[in-house]
Amino acid sequence: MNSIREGLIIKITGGYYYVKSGAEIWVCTLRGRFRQEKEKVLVGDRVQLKPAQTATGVIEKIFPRKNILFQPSIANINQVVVVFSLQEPEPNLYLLDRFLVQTELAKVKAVLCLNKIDLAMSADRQGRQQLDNLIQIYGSLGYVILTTSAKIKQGLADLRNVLKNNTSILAGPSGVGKSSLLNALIPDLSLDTREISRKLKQGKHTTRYVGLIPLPDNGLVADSPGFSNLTLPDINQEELASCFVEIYKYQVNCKFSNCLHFAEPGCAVQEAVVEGKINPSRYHNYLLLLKEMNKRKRY
Ligand SMILES: Nc1nc2c(ncn2[C@@H]2O[C@H](COP(=O)(O)OP(=O)(O)O)[C@@H](O)[C@H]2O)c(=O)[nH]1
Ligand SMILES: [Mg+2]
Ligand SMILES: [Zn+2]
Repeated sequence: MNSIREGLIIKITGGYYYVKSGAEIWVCTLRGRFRQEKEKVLVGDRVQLKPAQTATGVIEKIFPRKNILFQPSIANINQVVVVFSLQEPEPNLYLLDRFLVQTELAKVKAVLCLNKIDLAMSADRQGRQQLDNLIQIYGSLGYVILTTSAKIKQGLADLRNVLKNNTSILAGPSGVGKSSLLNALIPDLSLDTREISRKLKQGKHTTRYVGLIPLPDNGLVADSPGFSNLTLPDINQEELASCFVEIYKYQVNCKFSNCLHFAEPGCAVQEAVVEGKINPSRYHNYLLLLKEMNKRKRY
């Protein structure tokens, strides 16, 4: 009866850890020693628990992680669906590239989901060009791109297929439609979206924490609070290039092995930008990150 069980943390709130073990959910606390240790227990962690009373237990052990994402913080996922909207708000490519640095570092697959396609379709030519532009840039880098509308229910089957049999998280700025997409995919879910909470006069939208939700056709998905900025990753300037897949590809031909692709002579990356093989927006965002890292170094 009181035998040790294994499970997956699907939610952490108010000091309680919700562990899914088979079809059961166990509400757990942490064994004291975890509280002293610096390492935090995360949603997505696989754990061992010791049952206490009915459906409650104590987490005894955390199994080694496959990967960790820091913002939003979650462990052991197969993929991140990075959601941006085409309008309202317009995509911030610097934020997108900055986020992709994190997924590349964590070696987690990133799928790009461009939502509110209904707005882009009804927009002027510029709006539609923006969509083509994004598909061109990020598609050619090898990222899978989905175009969706939670509002007019378009592209949802593709999203469902991507999520199927995987453990995923939807991440992106707030207001892009992450919660709306999950509500559209999962019957009876009713996550708060901005519109609803405004009606209830609760102020801002209310996805406050990350929690894994079971999908109708197998797999788990987490909604997450939106981010408006991201912490600079804890890497040095040399490592940054490997987080931009195209820069990584071209840098083998740079004259200097420690080339940062900034203003060095014989730089194959700068050459590729001039020749139109590397997108200027991506390169620009790389330089912005490089500069920010340089500033950090001095303090
Ligand atoms: N036009 C349009 N509006 C959408 C779409 N998806 C979400 N919205 C709206 O965008 C706002 C923010 O949505 P929400 O799901 O809360 O975004 P989140 O912060 O990313 O979770 C709400 O008012 C939604 O109704 C869409 O595909 N098209
Ligand atoms: Mg939300
Ligand atoms: Zn270079």
